This record gives sequence, C-alpha cells and structure tokens, in this order.
Amino acid sequence: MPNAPKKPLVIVTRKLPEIVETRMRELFNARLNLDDTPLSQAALVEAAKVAEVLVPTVTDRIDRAVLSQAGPQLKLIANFGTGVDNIDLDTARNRGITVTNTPGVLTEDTADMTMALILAVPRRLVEGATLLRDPRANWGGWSPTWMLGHRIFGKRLGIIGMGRIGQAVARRAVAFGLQVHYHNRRRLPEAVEQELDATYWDSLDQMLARMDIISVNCPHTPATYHLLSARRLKLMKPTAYIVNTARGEVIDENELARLMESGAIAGAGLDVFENEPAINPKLLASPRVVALPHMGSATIEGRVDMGEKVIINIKAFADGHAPPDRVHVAML
Ligand code: 8YV
Repeated sequence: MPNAPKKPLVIVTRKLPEIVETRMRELFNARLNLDDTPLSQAALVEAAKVAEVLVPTVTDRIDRAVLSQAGPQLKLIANFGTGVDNIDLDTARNRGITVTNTPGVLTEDTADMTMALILAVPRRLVEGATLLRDPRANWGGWSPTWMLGHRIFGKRLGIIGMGRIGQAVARRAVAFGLQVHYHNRRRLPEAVEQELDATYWDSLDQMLARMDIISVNCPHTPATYHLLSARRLKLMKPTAYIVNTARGEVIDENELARLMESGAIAGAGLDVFENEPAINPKLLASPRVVALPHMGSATIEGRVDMGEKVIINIKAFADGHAPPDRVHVAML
C-alpha cells in the first residue's frame, strides 16, 4: 500500500470554533491553541521556524522580524480574517511565502454591524439602554423632549471604500431611506451605482464636508493609514457622525477624540481602534460614542465560514493547487 501523503504542520495562533479545529485535526498535523492565549512575538518566531503553514489572526503581528526568522519550510500564511494589515506582505512575497485571507464570508455580518452603529449613534441607543440599568437614573417615564436623537431617514451617508462590505452597507442604507454617497479609488460600474442609487465623489474632501454620516469601509493599507487625518476630520460638519467597522488605523484616533470633546463632530460608532486593545480614554468617556470590542464579524456562522475558507486554502495549497484566496499586494 502506498504511504499516505505527509500532513503539513499547521500552527494556528488562536482558538477557533470546535468544528473548524476538528476538521483541521483530521486533515492536517494541526497544532492548535486550545486555551486561546495570544502568542508573544517570540512565540510567533518559534512557530514560524517550524510551521509549514501558519494561521494567524488580526491579533498577531507577522512582521519583518518574524518572517526573516522563519524556516524555509514555511510556505503559506493562511490568515483567519479578511484584513491582512497584520502581515508584512512585501517580506512574505520576497521570501516566497504565499498569503491567503477569508474574503466574502464576513461581508453581511460586518455590514449589519455597520448599520447597527449608523442607527445606534444618532438615536442614542446605548445611552438610553445604559440609563435604564443605572439605579441612580430613576427613570420617571416618557417625556416629549427627553432623549431626543436625530432622524436617519433622508440623511446623506458617505461610504469610504465601496468594496464588498461598503456595497452591502449601501444596500441596507437604501432600505432605511438614506441617500448613498461614496468615495473609492475606482468608480463603480454604472449599473452598480444605479442599483445602489449611489453618488460617486472623486474628492474625499468634498464628500466629507457634505455628509451627515460617514462610514469607513476600506482596508487598512499604507495608502489608507490616517486617511481621515486631522485636516480631513475637520472638514466634517459639526452635526455629522462617523462610524468605523474597518480598521482603527484609517482614522487619526487622538484627533477624533479631541474633535469629539470639543463638539466639532456630533458622535461616533467605533468597532475598531488604532492601538487595540487600547482605546483613547476620551472616546470611552464620551456619551456620544458607541464603542464595541471589534465585533463586526463576531457571529458563530461567520467564524465557522472563515475557518472553512482557511481550510480550503491550506488544502488546495498542500495538494499542489493555487489556493483560491491568494492576496496580491497590488489588489489592496
Ligand atoms: C476578524 C476582521 O474578526 O477579517 C477581518 O479583517 O476585521 C475581523 O472581522 C479578524 O480580522 C480576524 O482575524
């Protein structure tokens, strides 16, 4: 009987859903992280020295230092996540390491969370809910002028980054009566613009100055780091809201906190932060900020689908095929 093909050593940096781990054990020589303790940089280096496939997440910094100490057997980084800003892609490419991600399967969940924040911030959802649980608040009942927020219907939503998630946000926004505007590196085909009833702005500056709500839905790349810089944030109307479910690094967080404090921006819904898990304390202190702990794709269905994508990418690679979700620097 011919020998069974050797299973690749796959090192997974965080605990994944049970069903994903079980399948990985069946298919690969999988080294799992059952107690979910995040790996230090030194532990990542050790993993890269022996793994044939590394499965990191957003919390692992796979930087030049890690990659330059990787052993020659490391041929694939199958990221558990869509964003790949945790990986030094140039160094990976120079060392002949393929990088894959998990696009598509968290689009709808992330768009739902974006829409939830678009609703929550102007309508003061968290403020109201928190208040009822505070025994000191002693709610005396309904009042015509109490807890008033602002209407969503008819307002202008400016989406920055009209990829899969941006378009899924636009579909939801249309159903809520928002006017959809967008800025993107490339203009969408006319048919898609018509379907979404979306207006394109070549100039991000001009769009920012005219929107009631801004939603950040672009990836974090060297080109989008602090895309919403101090100068650009100041272009927003003082009555405008900002929502970010993409990456904290796209917004200058300290400047956002300052502008929120001075009342130059009306409110913010933030699921991601520049230096996670640290958050600028001024943001957390503001009642006009709804802050979430990076939950955009946090559904069990989403995480299982992500795991399935990771497995398909590894399996294809191990069988000598091109994995379906290869990341190319040029496409970011
Ligand atoms: C994931 C995300 O939870 O996929 C992404 O880019 O931001 C998140 O939804 C995380 O990245 C997992 O690594």
